[in-house]
Amino acid sequence: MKSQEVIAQLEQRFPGQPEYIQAVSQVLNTIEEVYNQHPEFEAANLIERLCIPDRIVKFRVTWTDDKGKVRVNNGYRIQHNNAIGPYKGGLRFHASVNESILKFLAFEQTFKNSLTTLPMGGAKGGSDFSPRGKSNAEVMRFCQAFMTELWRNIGPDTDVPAGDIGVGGREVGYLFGMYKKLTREHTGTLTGKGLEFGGSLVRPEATGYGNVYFLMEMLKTKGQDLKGKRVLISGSGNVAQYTAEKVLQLGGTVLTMSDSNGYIYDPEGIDREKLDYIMELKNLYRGRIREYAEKYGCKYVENARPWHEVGDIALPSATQNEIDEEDAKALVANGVIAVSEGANMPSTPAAIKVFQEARILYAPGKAANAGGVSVSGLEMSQNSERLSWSSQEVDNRLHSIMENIHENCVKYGTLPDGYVDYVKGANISGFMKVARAMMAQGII
Ligand code: NDP
Ligand code: 2IT
Repeated sequence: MKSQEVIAQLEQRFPGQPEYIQAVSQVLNTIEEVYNQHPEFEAANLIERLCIPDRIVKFRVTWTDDKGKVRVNNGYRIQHNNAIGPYKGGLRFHASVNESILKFLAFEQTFKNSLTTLPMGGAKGGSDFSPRGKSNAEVMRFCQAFMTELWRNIGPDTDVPAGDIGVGGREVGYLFGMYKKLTREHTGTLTGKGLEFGGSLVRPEATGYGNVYFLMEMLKTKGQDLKGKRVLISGSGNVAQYTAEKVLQLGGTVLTMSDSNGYIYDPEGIDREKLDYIMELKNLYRGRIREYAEKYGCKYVENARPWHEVGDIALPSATQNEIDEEDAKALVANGVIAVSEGANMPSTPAAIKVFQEARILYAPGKAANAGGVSVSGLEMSQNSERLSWSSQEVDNRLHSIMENIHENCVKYGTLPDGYVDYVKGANISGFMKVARAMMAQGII
């Protein structure tokens, strides 16, 4: 396999899908050498079978807004690969959603889920519907309409969706309600459910906490921890909020958070009380981060990202390609020692190159943010045995999963000079398990 040739073919075959090509390129470039040590992989054309999703379901979602206007959105489910377990991955509701973005996410999810050690395949779905500015009733009607199409394609042993951008506890609840009504079954077909109806403790916290656990493992390799470290966080949604919470618990200072309109910089640090305000602002009132700056009298920068501020650690937790080459150079010039990705593919390839050439600690999302889907996997286990575990039990398991992923990254990603290439480590480790499972199951 020559990765450049495969990428060129995929580009030709799937034009206008830059995010998908970006995600595939990152993986192929790092696994090429290992792949080519296994001629049986090439004989089975494993690479094409692994890059192209098993199935893409696309449907029209028709719903009625509060003014009585009938609205139409696109709905999707991309079932990428189920070699190691049922398809598993979130749903994203955001105006930018298209096939390229969901294909990149489903592809990444396959390797991420492989890394968790739990039996989950990879998938992703969603819609170009944006919950922002919509009433509760509109969101509910949209979720119900979306599920009237999706339900035939999912199930507890087939495909188990969850949240992602724009899909949190509220949306999962509405989606689950409609799924249950259509199937007349109460099963664990979605994760991220409310605690009263099968959800797992620590699932809301899991992605953010998991990213900080991973970061701690990386810092440990340098004899460091979070105490007194200045941390730049982007986003102010689910992942960003619980990332900030765990950073505070471990003695770090959170200087920034953001949303799609801009970022706040609080030189005093966003403490517990201020974080509670952000959680209420975002989760209850669904307001803008600008309001934080108005309330606490700190700096707000419109239409900008926080990467040009001075900090020790950067934890991107908003969206893809939110750190470009210039941002990465600014972070490195300002002395950042670690970047750990809560978001999926937040750094562009050029930005990653800057981090790695500077030899700073850099963890790609598929390793660092795997805590979310890991606890989703634990939610599936709890649903199957019809029991729920204590938060201590779930948190302990999450912690050891993140340690295990870190260990595997070090095992497969340590370069001759001792630098750990976490991208290479995560990709090889994730790939090998999926590859072995596919080989064992024959040409299908
Ligand atoms: P939320 O919808 O809860 O929050 C998303 C945050 O990112 C919001 O602050 C949002 O701002 C901001 N944002 C979204 N899109 C953009 C954009 N195009 N430009 C700038 N800011 C943007 O989502 P999550 O916190 O769940 O997800 C954040 C990231 O983490 C995503 O990359 C997701 O794929 C990834 N992730 C999520 C997991 C989970 O369990 N939820 C698990 C693993 C990864 P605004 O409010 O203005 O839209
Ligand atoms: O990107 C991700 O890993 C998620 N959005 C979580 C997926 C899940 O199934 O919990």
